[in-house]
Amino acid sequence: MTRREFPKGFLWGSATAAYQIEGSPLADGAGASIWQRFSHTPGKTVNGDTGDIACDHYRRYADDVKLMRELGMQAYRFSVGWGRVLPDGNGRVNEKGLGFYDRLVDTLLENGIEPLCTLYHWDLPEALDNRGGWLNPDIANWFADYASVMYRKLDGRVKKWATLNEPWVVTDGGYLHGALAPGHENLFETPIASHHLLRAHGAAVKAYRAEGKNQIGIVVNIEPKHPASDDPADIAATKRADAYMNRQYLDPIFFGRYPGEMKEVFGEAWPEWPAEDYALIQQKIDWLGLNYYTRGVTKADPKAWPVGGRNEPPKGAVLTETGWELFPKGLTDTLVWMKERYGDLPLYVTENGAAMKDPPIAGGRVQDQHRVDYLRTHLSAVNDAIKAGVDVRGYMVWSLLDNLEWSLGYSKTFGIVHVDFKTQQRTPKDSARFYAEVIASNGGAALA
Ligand code: GBH
Repeated sequence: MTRREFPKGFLWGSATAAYQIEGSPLADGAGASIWQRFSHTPGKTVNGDTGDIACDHYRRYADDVKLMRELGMQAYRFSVGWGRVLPDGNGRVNEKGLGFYDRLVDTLLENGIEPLCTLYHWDLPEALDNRGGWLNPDIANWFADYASVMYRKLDGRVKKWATLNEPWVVTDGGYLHGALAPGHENLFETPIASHHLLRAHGAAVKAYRAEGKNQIGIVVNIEPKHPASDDPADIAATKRADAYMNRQYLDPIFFGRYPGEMKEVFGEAWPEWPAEDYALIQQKIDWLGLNYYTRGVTKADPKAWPVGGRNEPPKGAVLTETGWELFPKGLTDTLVWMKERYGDLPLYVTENGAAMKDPPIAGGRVQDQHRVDYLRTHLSAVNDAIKAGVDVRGYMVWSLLDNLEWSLGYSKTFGIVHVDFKTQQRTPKDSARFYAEVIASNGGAALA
């Protein structure tokens, strides 16, 4: 092995999410999602941007798959729009919507690209939100029913399934701070939504054991939390921030209980749950997905909801366009921590990438050297974790395409491929060419 070579069979790919790229959100009988409603509510997204057109991937998916092949991609992590398949969220199946994912998966396989399917990347059917959404305990069954429709259609062709993408963001953004759909700001609702997300995850894993033959897991966002100083107040706030973001979902899944700090974080808003819920949540999973972007440096601040601490990058930290500190070592540390805390199961980096200010296209190129550097340092960090004995099986860069960055609209670009949103022209950036070299050499040549 050269210095940075990756294990044989390491899976290289890219990731996207349905509402961020597909466009045509109501086409072919699809039911509206909470993101359709939220993005069309004045003031909710930068410039009033919506996913109405996005990358027009719903119609251009075949060209996008061809592009992936040209870049040498071996895998593609996509998500399913729940309301395309079940317009009411539950009950009636919309064959046309299901047909889109059926064709997408076939096209990927024809091009030698392994599909990784995420069942929930934030676009809850509006019809279900109207019935309480993640606050309604019935959602565990709704989600398992929807998941079963997908398993029956795609399992075997799809060998790696993820139930949820980043439950922490769903609740912190959607129910506590309101920056994401459905836009609530309610301390009491937040742990309820979290708990039903976990129950829904468990119910979908349970259904998979009855219907599926391959592997199922969950995708979480983790940020190592470091105290801003030695002040005991900062250290205590850091512990709460770590429990809230990093352990709130994985502890129940692996240990059948929430971290002790949760009561402190939510105070009287923290509910008690029946014991049988934990049995459902604690289904064995086959793999774990990590979305890694940055670390958190926590400064105690009693006014900062809900952990009593805010993120304060140290002086001199280099920030990306979203204000997130560059901290590649945190990726190694997180992978090592996941193995140490939750056991030696296959790990995938299911997202990693950066919003950067890209120079304009010149001579058919986008010279995003800063993103090349980001990828090089973060891939080396993954490699360090592998050398330390962590079973990391693959890496999916976020994102294949510039796309709708949720409430930030099209103002922040994470793509390794530039998208001209007027013409829908795709232009691979220098980072895409760099990544293609990494893949071609299985890490070795391009990273050594
Ligand atoms: C992912 O979430 C999403 O899965 C994806 O859809 C999205 O497009 C992508 O990231 C880019 O945003 O402000 O310094 O305290 C990202 C999860 C959680 C990462 C919050 C940054 C805050 C860092 N994010 N975290 S800071």
